[in-house]
Amino acid sequence: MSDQSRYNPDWRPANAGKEFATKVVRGKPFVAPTTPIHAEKKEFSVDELFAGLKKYDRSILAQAITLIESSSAKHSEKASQLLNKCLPEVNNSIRIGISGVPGSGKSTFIEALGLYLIENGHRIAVLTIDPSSSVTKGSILGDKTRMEKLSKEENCFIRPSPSSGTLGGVTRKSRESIRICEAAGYDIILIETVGVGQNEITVRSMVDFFLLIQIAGAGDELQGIKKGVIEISDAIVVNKADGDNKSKTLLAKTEYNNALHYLQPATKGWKTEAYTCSSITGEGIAEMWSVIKKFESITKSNNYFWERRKEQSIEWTFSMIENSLKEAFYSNPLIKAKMQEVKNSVWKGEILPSTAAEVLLDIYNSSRQ
Ligand SMILES: Nc1nc2c(ncn2[C@@H]2O[C@H](COP(=O)(O)OP(=O)(O)OP(=O)(O)O)[C@@H](O)[C@H]2O)c(=O)[nH]1
Ligand SMILES: [Mg+2]
Repeated sequence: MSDQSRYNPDWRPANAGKEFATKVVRGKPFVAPTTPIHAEKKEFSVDELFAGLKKYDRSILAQAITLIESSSAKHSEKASQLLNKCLPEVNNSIRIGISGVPGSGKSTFIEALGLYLIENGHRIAVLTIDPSSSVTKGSILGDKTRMEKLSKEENCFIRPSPSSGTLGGVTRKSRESIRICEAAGYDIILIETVGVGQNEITVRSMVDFFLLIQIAGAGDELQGIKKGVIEISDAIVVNKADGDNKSKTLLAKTEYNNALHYLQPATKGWKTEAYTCSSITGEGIAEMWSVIKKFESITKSNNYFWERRKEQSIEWTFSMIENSLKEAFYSNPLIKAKMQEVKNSVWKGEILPSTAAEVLLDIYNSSRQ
């Protein structure tokens, strides 16, 4: 390595960014890194990560979540040690799920609410869950810019969903990520999810309060929305109540309230209602926060808040078991070797799906004896 590369932190090989620089050093081909060696990320120990979390170090928090999300066996032991250190850490957190169709204004709402909360002394963590990104082609991609002001705040941590390649992993590890953020001192966890498919149900099972963001149409709000989603919501907010749209949102709010009248509330002892707000002007944002605070105080006093968290812990336990069994099955070398053949046979109609499943399960079970 030349002296230049050793002492100048910005040094890069002449062809950096293209290919590796190859030359011969002491008779051996030398492959220069395209980034300086010292810039490589240090791999922190569990204790160092934990200490970093306690010091509100956001880059350590990001690394801790990456570790948790990793599906490599090498990382899983370390990840569970870190999680075990974090779990007993209690804070007075509230976990809020925010759902709604693409473009309803979830990210803009989170930015408005987040800034309001930070002003009021809170620390906010925003996680996005987008298991449908392969379908919607990553609608959440623009989040960094849509939450531009929020992302600059020191008391805010934003974690967008990883790429669609790790879909299963996102939801699978979101509960863990929530706990890590809480251990790092974030007292309000906002989870954005696109209202597609199973997402809402999954997010509902991780949060204390579930908020559905809607937009006003031409008076036919209730046709386009699944009843099931309303049934799991603790509040509906009709967003974009500004400008010419304001009267439409007020109408939509009334329609939702009428419909809610006939539905079971999502949370014992709490009445789900509809509200309006504008995430752009900020009108109604403080009111939404007071609704959430009221919810917290009612459900804590009737104990349902804690009961739900306990139920969620049980659900978490079983989802971990299911994931771990699935992983063990699909990563089994004998299963991997046989999988394509069995799939082909089912495809051609040579064997029944039930027989195919039996064949694979037999292989798996005997491989473990
Ligand atoms: N007028 C008005 N526009 C809004 C409001 N909230 C959001 N928007 C706009 O609506 C568009 C979509 O907002 P986003 O916050 O990205 O919506 P989203 O629900 O997060 O979208 P996805 O992440 O793609 O599902 C943007 O152009 C926003 O500027 C609002 O209260 N009023
Ligand atoms: Mg968004």
